Amino acid sequence: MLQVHCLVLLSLCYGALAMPRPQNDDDGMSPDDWEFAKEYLNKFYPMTNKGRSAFTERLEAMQKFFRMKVTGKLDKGTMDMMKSPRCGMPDVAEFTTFNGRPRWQKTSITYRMLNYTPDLPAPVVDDAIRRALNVWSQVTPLSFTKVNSGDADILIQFSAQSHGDQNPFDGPSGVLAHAYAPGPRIGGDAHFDEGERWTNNQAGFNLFLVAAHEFGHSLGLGHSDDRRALMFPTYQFVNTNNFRLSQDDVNGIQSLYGRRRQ
Ligand code: TQI
Ligand code: ZN
Repeated sequence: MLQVHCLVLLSLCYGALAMPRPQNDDDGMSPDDWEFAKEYLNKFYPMTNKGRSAFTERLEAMQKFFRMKVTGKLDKGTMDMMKSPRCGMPDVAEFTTFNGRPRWQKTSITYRMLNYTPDLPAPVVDDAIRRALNVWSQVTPLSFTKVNSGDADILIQFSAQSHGDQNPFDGPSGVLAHAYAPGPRIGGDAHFDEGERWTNNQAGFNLFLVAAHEFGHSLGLGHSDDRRALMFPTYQFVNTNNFRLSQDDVNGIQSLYGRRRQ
């Protein structure tokens, strides 16, 4: 009988130890603190890309948002920030624009292909570029017209390494492309690194996706910290067939140009 009790006791202890409990030892947070932190993050950091993201990830997002040291730990500083009075709206990640909010002061924008990548047939490149611009014209009053000679607002080129601006390319991977904010001369121009393998699918880098991102810059958007946004600064292949901008991208571009008249 004694032996049975011991076993029960042991397994109880074991059960308690094996519980996936949060690290209560961080700066001596109480169970109430943990409960408070969980509710705080649920309320203000919904971050639903693939469902609810883990506690630590959202804690890190919160620390980043408040420009605190990103530790992923519920330390005293983080807890104090959570307990300070605040507005009830979630801390949503957002688009950015460039300093001075440069934008095109007209709705009819021209573009011109200065050259083509040998990676894809020219008509495929033309189509990817047209669809990438269309992403933005669908939600704004902007329209894009291709010209084949002379000047254009958005000059498009493929180049390797040094190509006449202050930003040489770097061969495979690394920087893929860059684009300049709206303005005269080089303003709005988009350059693609010929060191990359440009594709029309999920291999290499998808020209349509990268171009759509670059044209966001050409039109005046900086990067977004919304992971769902096209303007989020990491490349992620997504299905390009029925591509849709995130609400954040739409908010960003419409903050500059307004909505499309239906
Ligand atoms: N090229 C950078 C980019 O376009 C150049 C850049 C960095 C930049 N910071 C900027 C341009 C701020 C304008 C404003 O983001 S990149 C991606 C993404 C790049 C990255 O080669 O790093 C894409 C180009 F988002 F996937 F990471 C295209 Cl889609
Ligand atoms: Zn970018």
